[in-house]
Amino acid sequence: MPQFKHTAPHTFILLALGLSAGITSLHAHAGPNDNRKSSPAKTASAKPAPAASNPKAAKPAGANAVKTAVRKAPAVAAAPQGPVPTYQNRDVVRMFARDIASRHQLDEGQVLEALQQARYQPAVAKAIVPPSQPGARNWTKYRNNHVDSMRLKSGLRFWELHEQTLKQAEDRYGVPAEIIVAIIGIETIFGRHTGNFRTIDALSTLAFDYPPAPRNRSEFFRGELESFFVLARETGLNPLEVRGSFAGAIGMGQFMPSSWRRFAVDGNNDGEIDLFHSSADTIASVGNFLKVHGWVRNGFWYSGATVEADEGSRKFAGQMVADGIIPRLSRQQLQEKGIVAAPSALGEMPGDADLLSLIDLPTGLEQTEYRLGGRNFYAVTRYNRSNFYGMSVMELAQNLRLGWDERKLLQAEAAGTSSKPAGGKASTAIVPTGLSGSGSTPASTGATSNSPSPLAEPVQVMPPPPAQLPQITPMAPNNPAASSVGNKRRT
Ligand SMILES: [Ca+2]
Repeated sequence: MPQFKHTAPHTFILLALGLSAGITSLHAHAGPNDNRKSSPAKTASAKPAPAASNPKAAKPAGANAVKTAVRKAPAVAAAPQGPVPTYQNRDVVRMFARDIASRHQLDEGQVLEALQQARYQPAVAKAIVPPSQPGARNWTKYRNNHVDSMRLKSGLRFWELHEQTLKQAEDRYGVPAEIIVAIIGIETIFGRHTGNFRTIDALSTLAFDYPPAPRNRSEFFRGELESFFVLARETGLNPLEVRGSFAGAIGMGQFMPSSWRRFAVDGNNDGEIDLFHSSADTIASVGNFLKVHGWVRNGFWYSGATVEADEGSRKFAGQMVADGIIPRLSRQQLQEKGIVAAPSALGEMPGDADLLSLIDLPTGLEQTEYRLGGRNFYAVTRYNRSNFYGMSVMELAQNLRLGWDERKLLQAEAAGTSSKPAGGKASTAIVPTGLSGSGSTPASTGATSNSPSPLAEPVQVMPPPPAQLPQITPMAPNNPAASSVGNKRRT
């Protein structure tokens, strides 16, 4: 919004306060997200960013874990026990305002006044809590909702529109264009669904009135609320107008405020970072986020894996999954424990020095699929802490690469520069990328014979393994909600 973008940093609160009387009507209009090309049929919304997320509420197809959770949250959530909390005249709010004002040289009175206009959101409190009786995690269902032809088609269009920018990001950060496109597609369908919760409401609800849950994360959200105020000053955003996911994630890439401050970059060199309206800034910021979180240029993505049928192997696999997504063991070590890389992927597997993690993908009634991920898979899960999310990004990316290469081939044919016969139209149907079946066989792509296998070249170009890889330092994910909502655990 122009009024945000051009507001002088120090006057943002004044502007916010000046607008306060008109807040109700402002809500009815667009917030920082009004760059969306079409408004969602339903306004749903909610989800966090880079690492925290977005909402896809009414989107035709999938959203990430958080979004899914949001979608499921009833529009009218259960009334909270007792009186609805407010943010006026509460010691905890006053102390928070004083604290962050002194830490960041903000005007305490202005911060407090903005906070007093925050509204408790029952839907936010409800969405952040994991379901008491979680359904079975179902990869097939999740994948179908996220790796879809709508995102593929929109993604190819986005790629075409921003080809140069994506190329530059790939050169600078080492992250392939298709990965960046896939993330922005899964997060917000390229800016179409960035969330309709007023961010100050969402973050205040979670910072000061976190609902009863196995793990109280109010401290984390107080940190995000603090970052949000500082970000507003830095960017000129009006803190009372910004909207995003139920968990406080904002913009096309659904960055949490702290992630925006730490990892966002100016992709179009216009002197400001605008993750609401600038695709170039969003593309560069996603690339930078992944690079900082360990993405390895030309590195390994993932491979299929089988777990031996004996009890010891099964048990070890279960423990390894429970231990988390950090790559900890080499291929050799895994093999000794009965976890074997899919034979067809062996040629593309990392060397002995590379560390791998075991990814479980329960498919409901069928046998669980297993895959092996490396540092790049781990980097994607720092954006949104979920195995399902990470694998969806990689499979959508594989489809995007196939579609892109096919499109370029057809364009070359049309231009008469190809020796192949002209004709045909690029398909945007999703092909079964990844590894089909119960865990070991690389999928047939279903693509034409001259299309690369999704597990071949562009996707898994293996660099010579470094002699020694450093241990991976755990890094907090951007998206705090994926781990606790919807596909809870490490979906
Ligand atoms: Ca910019």
